[in-house]
Amino acid sequence: MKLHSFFITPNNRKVEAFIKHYQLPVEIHQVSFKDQEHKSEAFLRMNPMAKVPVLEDGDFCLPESNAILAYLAIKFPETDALPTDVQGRAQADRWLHWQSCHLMPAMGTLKTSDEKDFEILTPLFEVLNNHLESREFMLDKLSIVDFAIGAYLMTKMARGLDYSPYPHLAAWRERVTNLDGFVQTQVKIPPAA
Ligand SMILES: N[C@@H](CCC(=O)N[C@@H](CS)C(=O)NCC(=O)O)C(=O)O
Repeated sequence: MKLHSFFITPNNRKVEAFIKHYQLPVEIHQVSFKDQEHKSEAFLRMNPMAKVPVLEDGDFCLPESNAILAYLAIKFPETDALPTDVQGRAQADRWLHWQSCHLMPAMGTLKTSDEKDFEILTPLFEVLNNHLESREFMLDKLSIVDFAIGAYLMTKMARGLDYSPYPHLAAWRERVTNLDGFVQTQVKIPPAA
């Protein structure tokens, strides 16, 4: 199994962190944007959107980071990272969609970590903070949802934000940042591409 990735972005880092955290037998290949590898014919056959990450499992190719997380959790049930009961699974889906539809676009509009920019995130951080008041992780226990949302709150921009008004969110963010998978995927050097 092979992951085509670009480690610096949250959609890629969330999957890399999951693979490393559970030591899954998945080779990680860093795609070269500089060489336009993501626009090559071979890559477009895997993902006509020309975006990473993409997971290759034999003849099966899967784009979309959250779909990949769910696939890996199902393929490696020993991770115990995706509920199997209907309602638990629905809650996981709910938060994965929330990350794609609400958190990602809001983070994308941030230009600075200043107060005005932060207004866009305030309602979202309130939702997370309230949800985490009585929980250690986003679902009943560590799951792919923590990887999906956590990666977004570890970007360079997100690191500059003030989490002090959101103590439960801040505590969860700290817990997730310290997970082995995220520690191992900390961005220390600029990407080659
Ligand atoms: N919804 C997709 C987004 C994938 C995406 O936007 N990938 C970016 C990097 S984070 C990319 O490959 N960009 C290259 C390009 O647009 O040329 C996911 O969650 O995987």
